[in-house]
Amino acid sequence: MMQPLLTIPPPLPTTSLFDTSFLKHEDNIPSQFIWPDDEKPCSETPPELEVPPIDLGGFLSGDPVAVSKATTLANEACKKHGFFLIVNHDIDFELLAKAHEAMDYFFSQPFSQKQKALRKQGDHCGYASSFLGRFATKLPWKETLSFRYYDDDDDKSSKMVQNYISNLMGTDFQEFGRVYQEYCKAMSKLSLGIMELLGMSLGVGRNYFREFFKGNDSIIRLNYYPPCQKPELTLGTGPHCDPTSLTILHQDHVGGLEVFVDQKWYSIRPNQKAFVVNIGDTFMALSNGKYKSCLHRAVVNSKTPRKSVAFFLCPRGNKVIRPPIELGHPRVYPDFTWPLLLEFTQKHYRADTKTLDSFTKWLQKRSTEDERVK
Ligand SMILES: O=C(O)CCC(=O)C(=O)O
Repeated sequence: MMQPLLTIPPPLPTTSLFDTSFLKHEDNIPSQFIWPDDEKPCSETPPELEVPPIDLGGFLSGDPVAVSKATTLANEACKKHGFFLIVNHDIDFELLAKAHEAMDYFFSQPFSQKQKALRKQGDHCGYASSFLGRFATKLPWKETLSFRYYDDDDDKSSKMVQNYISNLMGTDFQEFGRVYQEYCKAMSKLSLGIMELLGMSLGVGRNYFREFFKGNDSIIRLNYYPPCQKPELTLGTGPHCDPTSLTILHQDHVGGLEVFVDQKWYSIRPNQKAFVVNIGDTFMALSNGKYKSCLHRAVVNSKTPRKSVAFFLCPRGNKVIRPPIELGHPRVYPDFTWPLLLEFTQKHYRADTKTLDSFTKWLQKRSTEDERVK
């Protein structure tokens, strides 16, 4: 039987491999971007989630009142949903403005430029655009650029981001590379301050997690969400929990981040003076399940492009993920290393609320198989 042509959303035309900018004006979005009904955005903007603003400067000053207030707020938020705001963070607002400008610069380049950084299959760094995929389903309405940051004092890592960018993109991107080198360094420092806060709030002292994440091997991702003429049918970022340890997100003024708490979606109001921080699966395991890694997503809109920068804190690859003794009885998850969880979420599993449980089963199966081979 003939299908009624008009009801079928158009497939991505071949030209989209080269230029997808026309998509933001299209009334019918390609079918690959249409999400199933039970995953589509809410028809109205959901209510705002109460995320406490935590005064990090106050906490780090050691003032007993500020320390007690910050640790109580962090503890409550992390047990409930794992999301909080960090204010008084000491990150230069000029650096934040430059990071957003640099993002505008990159994402406004023609595809022929952006493809120089094209992500290779199986890799988690580089430029990725769902607008280039032609066969997958539930595609997110966004483009991203991701790269690695290694926290070390040696000369190589102090220029790592800069070199990565200019090797791929050429000399026009030197300033872009410099800005993000500085941004990553600032985020790594900020994340260690937040680790002091989390350590205190879990009762294991300031230094435990700070030391654990020194020399971190982290990931930064720039998210660019173009306008979409059918925002009610698609998602900018699909629902997921971060498998990493801690996410520090800076979003622009547009809004779109949503968090799933008590079976309902809530929005997080944009606040350019604050960072949105959330616990990832790896930290959930480090806290022996006490702190939550929560499902979240990003919606898009028909008028304004949206940008966010996410810094995903990850431990160095040889660090064993095991909670401190004070938190560790009975153990909820087995020992593992971050590269194994990364491999699991890249190759075997789309990260969701059950990632750690499925990962635990996968690890157990692997070790049984290893035993059999011996
Ligand atoms: O853009 C956002 O608000 C969320 C991004 C996000 O969840 C991610 O990059 O994993």
